[in-house]
Amino acid sequence: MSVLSILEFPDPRLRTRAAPVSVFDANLKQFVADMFETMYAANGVGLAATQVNVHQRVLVIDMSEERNQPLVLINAEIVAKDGAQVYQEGCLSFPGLYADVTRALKVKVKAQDPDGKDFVYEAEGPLAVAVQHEMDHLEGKVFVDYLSPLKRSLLLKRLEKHRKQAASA
Ligand code: GNR
Ligand code: NI
Repeated sequence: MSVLSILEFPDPRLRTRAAPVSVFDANLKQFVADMFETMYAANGVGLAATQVNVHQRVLVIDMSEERNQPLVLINAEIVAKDGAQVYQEGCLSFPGLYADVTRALKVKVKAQDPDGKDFVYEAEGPLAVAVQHEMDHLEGKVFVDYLSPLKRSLLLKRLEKHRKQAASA
């Protein structure tokens, strides 16, 4: 297993659209294990393959306090969504940055597991936020894309400041 390095904004590779997974082999299972190791090491609740510069439709999530409820969605597609919620989001590709984003309250996704088996997964609340946030990464989309230009530029300036402080510490 290995901890992979996470791309940070404004890395243009974060804008890549991921391709569907077509080969469900031991390499894929190894990659999923590495994604979990990377996500847990970074104290994240989710991670999309895009963030580790692998442009295939793989995402992992674990919203549990105990870090023992791993969820893997491969080739996930939203088949239904309902309602709306505002949630303060963060992203491992934007260290130290948080902003309110409005998304669907509930999502129903069709996905495959690491063996290529189809399943349907329904999520609500914070878990539904994570599913939508990770699916966006696979489309090259990031949470600040939802903010108004004014709010986005304010936050990105703050991110720069945070980076400079981290670099001089
Ligand atoms: O660790 C993460 N926390 C988080 C908090 C609120 C909404 C979404 C997230 S996902 C994020 C990890 C990440 O960047 N995944 O792409
Ligand atoms: Ni993210």
